[in-house]
Amino acid sequence: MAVDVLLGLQWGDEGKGKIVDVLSAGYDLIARFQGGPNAGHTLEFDGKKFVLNTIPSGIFFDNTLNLIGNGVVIDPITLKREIDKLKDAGHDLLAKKNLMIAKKAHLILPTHQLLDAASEKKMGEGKIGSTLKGIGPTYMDKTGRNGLRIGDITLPDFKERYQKLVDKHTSMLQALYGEVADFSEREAAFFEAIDLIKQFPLVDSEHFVNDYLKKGKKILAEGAQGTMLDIDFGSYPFVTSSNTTTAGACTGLGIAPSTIGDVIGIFKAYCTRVGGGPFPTELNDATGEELRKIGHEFGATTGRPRRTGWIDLPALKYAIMLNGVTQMVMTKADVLSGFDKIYACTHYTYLGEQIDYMPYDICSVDAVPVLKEIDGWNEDITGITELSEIPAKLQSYIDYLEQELSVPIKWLSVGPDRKQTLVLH
Ligand code: 2SA
Ligand code: GDP
Ligand code: MG
Repeated sequence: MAVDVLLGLQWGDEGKGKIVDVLSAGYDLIARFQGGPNAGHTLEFDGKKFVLNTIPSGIFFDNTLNLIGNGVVIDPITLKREIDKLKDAGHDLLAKKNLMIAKKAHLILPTHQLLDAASEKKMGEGKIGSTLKGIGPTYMDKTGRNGLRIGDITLPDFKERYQKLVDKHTSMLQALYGEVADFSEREAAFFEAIDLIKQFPLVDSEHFVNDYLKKGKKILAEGAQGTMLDIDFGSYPFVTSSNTTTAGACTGLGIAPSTIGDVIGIFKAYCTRVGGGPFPTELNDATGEELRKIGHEFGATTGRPRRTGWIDLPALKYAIMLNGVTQMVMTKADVLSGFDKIYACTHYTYLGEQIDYMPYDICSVDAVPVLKEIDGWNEDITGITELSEIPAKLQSYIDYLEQELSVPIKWLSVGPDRKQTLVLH
């Protein structure tokens, strides 16, 4: 048996939550492997909508277990809020026993969020545009070997360990930024949330996952953000602080590369990005505004307007290469209905030459997109259920992308609901 991986091929928000939910019934375990409450994974079914930040998107299936893996950073306050909201909606995770948390997952402290906010403020115009959830500072403490982990919360001296790290943060804040905002309310909420988290199974997840695999169980690793936000391969420094690529599933769950099966890459029929950093195909015009409006392109966590643009094939090819993508999902094709012409970036003009890859210095030297014009389709596709109903011009777009990207588009998503999904192959 193998672990399949599902991840975003662009700058996040490709629709991972929706597609994990669609596929969950076919898996015994859904395991989130990186990121934290910066993520917002949206699921819609039976007229209901849920946004998950930390909890894996398989949580609505009774026969599917969910694991928050060691590569994830956890804000107890957000996690408690998610758990409480689900309970209010009739999904009591403690009763259902379908959520486990890796002992080795790191904790986001209230002071990590202060550090994130202070750092962004200090950077001014050149800021990363982070979600202000404390992600960067928490991963810094992890790699700096100062972090606190979920497994620590059951130790008798957890409070002292917490205080030691908080003292370090407050002295850093004072020295670097000259102030420490009041976090007493968040601190109280943090410890209240810790009490709830203690009631969930805190597991040695690398053993659990590998044993499960040996038993022949089907596992899907769920990514967050997107490949172009990967700490190593994204448009550094305008990236998140984890490996969002397939490699991140190995370190974020404790599985060997040889256990990876299918790698399912998701992309939107166009492109979005939220936060700072280069975005070659960005449309700063009425068309971009239309895409944002029709596609409801606003951050699922922060509500920030997402930047919009045409599909970027050099970036997608790069993402496919880095991840070893074997199957793809195209989402939000419905958003393009009614556009007379749509465009695909095939190359960039960079320092006077045409190139078909993401240049190293994309943050400082412009890569101007070379666009191919493609006929759009007019039909409303949000209700289609049969392959024969796919408009001819949309089918040509799909065929063109498959040919360019050399990977089959197995699923087509035509709306936010679970049911608005077609299997193409
Ligand atoms: P951070 O908070 O340190 O990870 O921010 C660093 C960069 O990573 C981007 N980032 C994201 N991009 C798209 N979607 C994300 N999740 C939310 C969503 C975003 C939101 O689902 O819409 O609500 O604003 C996400 N998380 C991090 C971030 O914008 C920075 O560019
Ligand atoms: P994720 O972070 O990759 O899970 O994606 P988000 O949930 O942040 O953003 C995707 C948004 O698009 C959500 O509001 C989804 O409900 C919505 N969505 C997903 N697939 C489709 C689709 O095919 N069409 C439309 N119109 N919306 C979609
Ligand atoms: Mg999202």
